[in-house]
Amino acid sequence: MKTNILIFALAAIVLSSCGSSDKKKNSDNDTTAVQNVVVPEFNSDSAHAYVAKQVAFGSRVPGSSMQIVCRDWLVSELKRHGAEVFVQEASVRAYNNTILPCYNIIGSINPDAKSRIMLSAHWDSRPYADWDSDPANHSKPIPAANDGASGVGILLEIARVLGEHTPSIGVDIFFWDVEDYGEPKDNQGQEKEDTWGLGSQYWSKNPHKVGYNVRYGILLDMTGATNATFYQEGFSMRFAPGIMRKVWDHAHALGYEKYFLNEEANPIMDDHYYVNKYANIPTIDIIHQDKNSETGFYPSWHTMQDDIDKIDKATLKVVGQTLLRTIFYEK
Ligand code: AHN
Ligand code: ZN
Repeated sequence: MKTNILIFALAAIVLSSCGSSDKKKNSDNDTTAVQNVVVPEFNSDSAHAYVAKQVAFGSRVPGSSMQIVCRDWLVSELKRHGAEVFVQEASVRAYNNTILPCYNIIGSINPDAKSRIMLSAHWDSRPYADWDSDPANHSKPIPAANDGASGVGILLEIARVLGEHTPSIGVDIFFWDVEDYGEPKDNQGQEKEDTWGLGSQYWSKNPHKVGYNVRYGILLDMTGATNATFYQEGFSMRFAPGIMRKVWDHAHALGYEKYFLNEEANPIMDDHYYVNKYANIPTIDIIHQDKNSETGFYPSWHTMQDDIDKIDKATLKVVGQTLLRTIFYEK
């Protein structure tokens, strides 16, 4: 008898320590029935290494040799984790009429699944540190650790995890190019529209596959700084409030309410705006906004200080685990 109780107790301990197991309502059947959902672990050391690798290449500026080196590495990493990869090549026109080579990279996980979602981040680096305190830096490219590499690093880690644990839904990972070539702040008297998100604008008007569709999208932008504050960004609330609520609820269930705030903030002209507007895919932006800073973003935004030392594994974990929970609760 005593041994039976001991075995039962041991089994309970072993079962409860296996991954993050949780219950979800099985809404297609009896709403009282529950289904066990096991969400795999997001490894923030791995995600951090992915961010560091990109930064170590140097700035990934469109038209530079690092654009080619980093493109090929992103493609090979996605393939290594079992994704089906497509590279969309285009030429886009910058605010100053420069024609830039653009490579949007798409990795499909579980490509035959009918129910799909899109996860995305921009992978290019801004060519100008136009918010740097030293004017001599305004024409230099930024390291783009947080503004670029952080979102990509999280999504590469997601691709690695999904290569080991196939989700029931399909997941398409999009790396947008030429997001951050927008008009510099010193470019007085210009005020051009739509100078940001050139890669996502191109894809949203020219999808890589005819009839391409997914249920919804989640964009990551500046998702690696210490104590990041993700407000409910204005365009996300306008175009996809239900997705916003769903993702925020998953974050809160994990105890991340200090990062995912229940407070609205300014709309930002980011890649999700064009995906919503032209591709009609309801898409939210998980973006670090700061209501007390001059730029509206974190202090090293568009400066030479946006470097790997600003990347915090705790923030990568918060965002990555929230995404994994969102994916594994879908069917
Ligand atoms: C504007 O500031 C208009 N858009 C910001 C988009 C952006 C730049 N995301 C990252 N860098
Ligand atoms: Zn930027």
